[in-house]
Amino acid sequence: MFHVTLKDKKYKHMKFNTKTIHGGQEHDPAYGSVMPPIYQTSTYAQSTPGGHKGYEYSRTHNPTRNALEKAFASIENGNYGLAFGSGMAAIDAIIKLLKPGDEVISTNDLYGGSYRLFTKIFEGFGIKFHFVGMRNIENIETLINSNTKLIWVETPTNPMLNIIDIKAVSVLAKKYNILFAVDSTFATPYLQLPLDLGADIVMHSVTKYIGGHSDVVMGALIVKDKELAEKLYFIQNASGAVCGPQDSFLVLRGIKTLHVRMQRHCENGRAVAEFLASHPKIEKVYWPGFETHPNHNIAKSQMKDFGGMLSFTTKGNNYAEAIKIIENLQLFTLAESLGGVESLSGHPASMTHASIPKEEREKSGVVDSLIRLSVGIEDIEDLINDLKQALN
Ligand code: P1T
Repeated sequence: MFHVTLKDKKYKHMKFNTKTIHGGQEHDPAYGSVMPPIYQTSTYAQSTPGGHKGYEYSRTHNPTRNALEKAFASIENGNYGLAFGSGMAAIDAIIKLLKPGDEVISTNDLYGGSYRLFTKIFEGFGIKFHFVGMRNIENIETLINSNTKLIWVETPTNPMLNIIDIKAVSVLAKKYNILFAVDSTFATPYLQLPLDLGADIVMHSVTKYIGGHSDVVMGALIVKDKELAEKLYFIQNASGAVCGPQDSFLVLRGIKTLHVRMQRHCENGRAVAEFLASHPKIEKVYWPGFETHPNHNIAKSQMKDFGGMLSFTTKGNNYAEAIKIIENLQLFTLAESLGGVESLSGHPASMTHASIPKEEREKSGVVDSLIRLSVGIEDIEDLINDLKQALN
């Protein structure tokens, strides 16, 4: 089987900012084009059955997608990268490693779509999911039994910005020989490298920071282990939820500025978090950079900075007031998604997390007055002024 692996060891020793631009990326062998061409083709000519140049059919391999998959592997310090048609398709491929009777222990505070996939699709195929707060690692260990085959961690979590100790979970997963996957969408490889901390699989909604420009829906998986990579490539090809060459090109372009965008997202995120925390109308700001955040020290040790995502509630926990604030915002566009250069606001209870029953989501803090912000890379003065006018 053809593997999208990082053969060239020189990429392994590059620093992160260099990797985003060069990692895993080679000039096109045909004409030396610096950016990989968009190979807009479904199939490839063969001189005789099996007589091809490594490419047979674009569900299986496409040179533009493969260039992107190498870039994914490089920036996550992995050996193998896989690109999918969405973040959900990437998660779907992981769960297809399991079989009926297997059990999964998942973060209880997670993207509503992941919860929906687990409970509405895969529970129907006989896979059992346990949702648990993972701030305390013992909560995971008590649920482990001989059927436990996967630990699913999202960190930072969407939308409560909880932080889970990746290294501690990996020690547990290794002790019981359980596969360990991390949804690192909010962090990106700029902020944290789960494979280096002991995870087996890193997953991204590439739609978010990695793509970075709100123009592509895509998912990614990155692994170090060859056998695991082969199983996932088999699922990728057999199930067929791949992304197209145009989107692969756009994301290759996006990755080249990931480090500079993330630096500004983090700076602006901090300024917005501090502004909101000091505003008299605000009840609570959820952002891992505050020393009062329950897992601030873990965030500090496993992340380079604290990211551009935060959530908050206003005093009195008033739903109508939260909606009014969201409607008043001018620069923060009310929209699903996050991680693009432009600032977005969201109302998790009615939007991204509506598929989680109210009782369940409120247990993890997703109350009706919660507002989520994806802080973009605009001038910070304009963002703060927009929040000021919306709150007043
Ligand atoms: O939207 P898609 O590319 O399929 O990715 C799904 C997904 C997976 N994991 C996390 C942590 C996510 O945040 C998402 C998508 N989230 C949103 C659309 C949102 O607004 O939160």
